[in-house]
Amino acid sequence: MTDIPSQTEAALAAIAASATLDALEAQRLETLGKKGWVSLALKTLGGMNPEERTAAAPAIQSARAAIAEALDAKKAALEAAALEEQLARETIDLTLPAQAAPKGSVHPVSQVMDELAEIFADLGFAVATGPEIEDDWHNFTALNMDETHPARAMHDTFYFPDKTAEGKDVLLRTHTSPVQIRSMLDQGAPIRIIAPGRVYRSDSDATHTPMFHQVEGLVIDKDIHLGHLKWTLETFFKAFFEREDIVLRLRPSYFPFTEPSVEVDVGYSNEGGRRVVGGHGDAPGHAWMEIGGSGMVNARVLEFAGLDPAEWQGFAFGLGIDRIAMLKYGMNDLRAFFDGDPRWLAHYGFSPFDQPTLSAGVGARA
Ligand code: FA5
Repeated sequence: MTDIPSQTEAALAAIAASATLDALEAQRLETLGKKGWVSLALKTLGGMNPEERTAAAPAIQSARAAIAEALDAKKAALEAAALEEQLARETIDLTLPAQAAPKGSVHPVSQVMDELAEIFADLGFAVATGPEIEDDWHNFTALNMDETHPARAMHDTFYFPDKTAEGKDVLLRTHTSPVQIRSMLDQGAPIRIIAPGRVYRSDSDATHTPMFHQVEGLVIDKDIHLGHLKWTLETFFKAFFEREDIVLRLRPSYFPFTEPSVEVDVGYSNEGGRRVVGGHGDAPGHAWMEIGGSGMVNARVLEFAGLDPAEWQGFAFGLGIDRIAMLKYGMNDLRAFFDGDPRWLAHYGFSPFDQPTLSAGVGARA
């Protein structure tokens, strides 16, 4: 007759030693499976007489219970260990940069806006914003361009069909200069702000697009003069282009909202078909390129914005962000900026982890 206790002991040891779920399943089949010895032993009970059955049954029943319990416990332990092992193996470090996944990139215009904000913050300028849907008063009238002013026609304005409740025309702002008016009305003087943002004009060729970006600068204080303007722009461009040999030329010009007005040109040379900023524009192999307008804020504009021109004065400038981005990063067609072609973005875009800082450099490449 089979020695049930020693067989049970051997089975329990084999179950405890099972290292895998497969090995454990083999143990189950050998014991409790249809042809397992416990099942076969149970079957023998049917052929016994009542006395024999009463004597043999408890040992077989308790062997079955012990083995079933050991199998269940071991199964649970092996499954828990497998889960632990899987969790450890599949750990993902969410702080690592994505490599296999498709990469997004920061548009050069956004990158340049961050660079501008970083440099001007260091010079004590705050960032101001205004609405892209403007009214005619902020965009033109308060900037000393009344309804009949010819400069209005030069801006190729997009107008909305409806007027404001006060009867003013509604338009897409044609420049960032209305933010000058809003800042003066909101905060009074003194002021030191830049206002980067989108502007719109009905204009399109390789260097003009219907939507483009400008950055406005405005400084209002006492005793401000053109020398402050020139120093500010020179200091900015040296930091922006990360070179000392930046030469600016201030050319007499006209804007209704500044008096005197100057157009800002920067000297550059052509190297291998690419414009490289630096040097005097009149030097051999060099030329000048216009990058923006500026001047001393017109006394009429200060009055429109509620400031006393006898007490306050200041300078303002407006630069084309897309133009300076093209100069710095070497693109030659402005229209490609706004096509949304992923190949262009992959080539000219920046890593989102590459935030411009003055200490690490405002122009680090992706
Ligand atoms: C202005 O818009 C004035 N508001 C600038 C200003 C501000 C002058 C404060 C004085 C004081 P202008 O129209 O020249 O000026 O435009 C300024 C710059 O925007 C240009 O030098 C150019 O770099 C850029 N720009 C103008 N039109 C376009 C266009 N369609 N596409 C891309 N850039 C443009």
